Amino acid sequence: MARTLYFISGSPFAWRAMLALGLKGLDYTAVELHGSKGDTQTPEHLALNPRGKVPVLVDGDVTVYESIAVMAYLEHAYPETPLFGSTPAEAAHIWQRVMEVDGYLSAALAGAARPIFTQTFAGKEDEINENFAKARAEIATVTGWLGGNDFMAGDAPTAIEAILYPPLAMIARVGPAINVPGITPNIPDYATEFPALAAWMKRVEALPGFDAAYPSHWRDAA
Ligand SMILES: N[C@@H](CCC(=O)N[C@@H](CS)C(=O)NCC(=O)O)C(=O)O
Repeated sequence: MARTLYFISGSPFAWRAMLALGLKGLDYTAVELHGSKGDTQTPEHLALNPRGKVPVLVDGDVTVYESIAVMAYLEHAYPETPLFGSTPAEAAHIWQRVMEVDGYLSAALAGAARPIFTQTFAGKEDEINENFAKARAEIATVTGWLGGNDFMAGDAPTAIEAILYPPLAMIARVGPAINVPGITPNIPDYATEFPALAAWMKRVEALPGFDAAYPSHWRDAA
């Protein structure tokens, strides 16, 4: 059955869907779109996702957009390697963590980074600094989730790995280059400040499907 994932390189939403596909050991054709070239607004793409965004997964005759919906679909369609646990209690715990990452860490990073990337930061410096501080506090919180385990919910990777790695990698990559008067990103150096998190990132980087999901423009720049 043909399986296609439409993505934009570096989109944390597409990245999480690709990591989930990899963790489940599913083959897929990754089709790269370029927002700057209008690829997400073509009639063909809008027919797949009327919101004109990625990711979109086309799996046989099923089309699904919204990254968390993609992950939920994969879990139902391919339950053999569970990403949301095997018991109701595990599912509750993993979904809770997934929504915490989305609602707090990712939200704080988006609130900090979006005005910078879109050059609309003037007058919003305090709010941006607050969001960076919230993100730093969330990074400390998620590090605590490890509790001595290899992965965020125990000894095997779950959906939490797929949702958490992209924003952490992104901010570590772009954060130090932010040089805007009045804005202090104060991005932690994971290796020295959060060594357990840095070790977890290395474990995630060794997981199946990680390389295929890695943003192509970062790879090209390396
Ligand atoms: N809530 C959506 C957000 C998806 C989203 O915002 N994707 C962005 C890339 S990060 C996008 O496709 N933007 C359209 C464009 O850049 O042309 C999800 O979780 O899938």
